[in-house]
Amino acid sequence: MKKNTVLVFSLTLFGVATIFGQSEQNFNNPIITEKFTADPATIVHNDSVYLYAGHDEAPEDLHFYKLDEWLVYSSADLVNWKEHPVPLKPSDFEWAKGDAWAAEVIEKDGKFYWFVTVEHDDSHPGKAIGVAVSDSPVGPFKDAIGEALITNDMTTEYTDISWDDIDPTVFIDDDGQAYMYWGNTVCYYVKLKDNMIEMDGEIQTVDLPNFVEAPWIHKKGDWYYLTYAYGFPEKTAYAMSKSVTGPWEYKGLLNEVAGNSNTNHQAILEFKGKDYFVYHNGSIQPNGGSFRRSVCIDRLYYNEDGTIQRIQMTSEGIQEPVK
Ligand code: FUB
Repeated sequence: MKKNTVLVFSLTLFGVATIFGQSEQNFNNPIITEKFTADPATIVHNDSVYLYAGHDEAPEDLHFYKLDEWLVYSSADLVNWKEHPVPLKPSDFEWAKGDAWAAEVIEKDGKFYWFVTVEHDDSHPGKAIGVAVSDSPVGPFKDAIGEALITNDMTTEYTDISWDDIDPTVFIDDDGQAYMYWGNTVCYYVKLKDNMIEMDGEIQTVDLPNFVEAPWIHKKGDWYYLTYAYGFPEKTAYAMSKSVTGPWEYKGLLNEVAGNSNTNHQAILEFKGKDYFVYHNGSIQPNGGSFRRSVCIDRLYYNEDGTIQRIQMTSEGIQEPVK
């Protein structure tokens, strides 16, 4: 081939590859597509992220939640995810009737504590919070107490709804003291004893504008953040404080209603020096929606004053494996 023929040929190949590259763009959200997954919670352990989620299994003609198990996935780069065997079900709690609602795992002293929402049996009607424990982030997990940590009757002075004791989030402060926040319509918190399975003191409440559910506590620098589901359909809002017990200053909305889902349940993740917002939407078609949700991940950015920029939900998600 003559020199200029080679040049034309190479440019043509480059052009085709560029166009091909554009049309082959990866849409990495939702990150899990083989199953419907909801209510994400994440931890980082040994350079990997572990994602815990409820398994949304509602058939198309059921317009409510059907979650009979929780799932666990791991990833070393936020792009490639591995599913592990089912680690926990409501039936692993003898006192529970079902409903694998929102849950969160936290590591302490080499053990992994999984705080879960379930429906209690008829001895304490309503939603309840239990704790499971394991030596490994992927289980097997077993009931750590043998009874619920929180039952509906413990909070009836604040509201008489039976589903207010849901969505636990647990945070261990720099001095080693653990706190659990939870709630629906009322945001509760309590100190936990060092063993992580007993309350240490009275249940307290926090007043937050339009609090619905899904509290998540995290810390970045000197600031504590309480993010939560706001209004209905749910957006995500947040408050900031210099202490894990407040006072909390409301800072506004963090995320819009997530596509095709009337709930919006977030986890906030720091991994290899970057920050991420993990949430669910109902975007998988033809049958995704409020009761068949899917976990997504997008970037989260802080401003210099500690406030958080509004999340941009994307279909692209995380494009490059995080090294
Ligand atoms: O998945 C069941 C419930 O929906 C969760 O507990 C709430 O946070 C909402 O996402």
